[in-house]
Amino acid sequence: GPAPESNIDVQAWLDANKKGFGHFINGKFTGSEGLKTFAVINPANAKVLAKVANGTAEDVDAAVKAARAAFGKWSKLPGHERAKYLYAIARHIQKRERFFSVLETMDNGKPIRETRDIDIPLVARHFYHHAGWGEMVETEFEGFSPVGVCGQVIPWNFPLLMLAWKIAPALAAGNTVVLKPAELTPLTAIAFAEVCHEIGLPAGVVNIVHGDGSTGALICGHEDIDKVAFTGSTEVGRIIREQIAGSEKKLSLELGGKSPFIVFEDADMDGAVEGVVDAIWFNQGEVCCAGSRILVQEGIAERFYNKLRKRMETLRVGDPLDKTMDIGALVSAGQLKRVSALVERGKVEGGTLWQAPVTLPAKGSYFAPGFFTDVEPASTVCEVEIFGPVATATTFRTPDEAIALANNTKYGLAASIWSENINLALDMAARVKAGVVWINSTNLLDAGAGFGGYRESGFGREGGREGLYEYLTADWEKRLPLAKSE
Ligand code: TXE
Repeated sequence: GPAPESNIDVQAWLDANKKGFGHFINGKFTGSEGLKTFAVINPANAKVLAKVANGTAEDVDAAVKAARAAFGKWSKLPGHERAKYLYAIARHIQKRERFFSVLETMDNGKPIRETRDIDIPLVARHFYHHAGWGEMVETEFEGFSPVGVCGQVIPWNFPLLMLAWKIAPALAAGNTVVLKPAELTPLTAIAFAEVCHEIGLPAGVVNIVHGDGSTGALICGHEDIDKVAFTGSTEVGRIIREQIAGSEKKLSLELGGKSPFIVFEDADMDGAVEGVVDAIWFNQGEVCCAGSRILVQEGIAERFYNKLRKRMETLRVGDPLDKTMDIGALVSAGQLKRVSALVERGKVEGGTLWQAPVTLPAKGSYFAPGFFTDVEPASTVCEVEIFGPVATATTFRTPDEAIALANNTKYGLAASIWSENINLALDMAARVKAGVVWINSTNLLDAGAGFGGYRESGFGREGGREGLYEYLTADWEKRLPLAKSE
């Protein structure tokens, strides 16, 4: 096949920063000399890519102070002036699209086809879209003002895209931010800080502090943070909610999922099979809205599974820099262990695992894509988010039964419904408890559409008009007698 995507530029950048990366605070890169650092590993080959400073209470405090100092001027700029910076960020990311794609692939393990065609273009799109909101924020959100300094903590599955989801609306609405990337995937956030620097974004508007969960906790708990936005595990979402309960901080949480993928007898079978590929094997299944519970109407189940198994024979798993690969490496050895343990549990509990007949590279965190049949709805693999390339498949007879199964979860992030009968599909869409419902499609994300969950999938929306409200406060709320700013 064609040669893997060249990583020459990225390697040169990493080599130039061998000493280690620091934080981006008040418009300056802090360096990492003499500081406690952590290693960033390429999960495709287990090689160390870089070392990065682990943020301390002092770092977090300096970042929050810088964000607070920048807030006054930034929030008072006319929205169209702030928009100019967002447009500039979008253009710069597009200019360096290849660099960002290769870097993201090396850091996360996801295939270059995805970073090149999905992640990085969506990042640019997100900044363009929110530049538009910046232009209109005063007229479209009359009576609202920015929240203030936002603390944002993000996961490793879509590192730069999650950063864009957090930073773009915050800035458009006039806030300043302190963001912590996931410790497994901090590198594209560093390159993003370079973009902020290059385009002359005023110092302190965006601050990036690296580190593990303890640094995240310092950000969320900092007394001068006005709003916390988190995407990650339900466990940590719960910890953060408890940590800041009783404070005046605004909060939005985007957490786990176990989204149903419902296939009716009359569905376009080939379309639905391709849908499964997108739903659970896109991004190695490390997707919060992954269609991880396949529900198939009984009459077509065997035919559907056969078609799916046939399609699995053509999946390519391997070096994520190779443009022909469909599936790369899981994000870390730890995640591979977690996924493997859950899958073993599924077998012990009586499930039959069907896996693609692939030869995995000897090194790196690879897992062959698969799906379980013969699983009870109450079994571990049907209830717990696997966050890897493995779905469960169960059958149903009637639409009512499908709804009962679909909603039999503590989550409520997304759902996908496949039928040629639009009345049935729309009826199902209204009855399934999920923040996003796709009909005859799946995993479609757009900057203009609000995304978020119910129940243990969290609350608050990201994207579009709904997403802007998370970064705005109604002025009437501020006029309450207890407001501290009066
Ligand atoms: O997530 P964590 P992990 C799920 C998925 C995955 C599991 C574990 O099932 O297998 O979670 O992944 C920061 N205060 N999702 O352990 O720990 C942490 O540094 C503040 C679903 O990697 O939630 C990182 O930046 N921050 C998910 C971020 O939280 C804290 C995406 C997410 O890491 C913190 C990721 C604390 N006390 C995992 N502790 C999705 N919804 O997309 C950790 N962090």
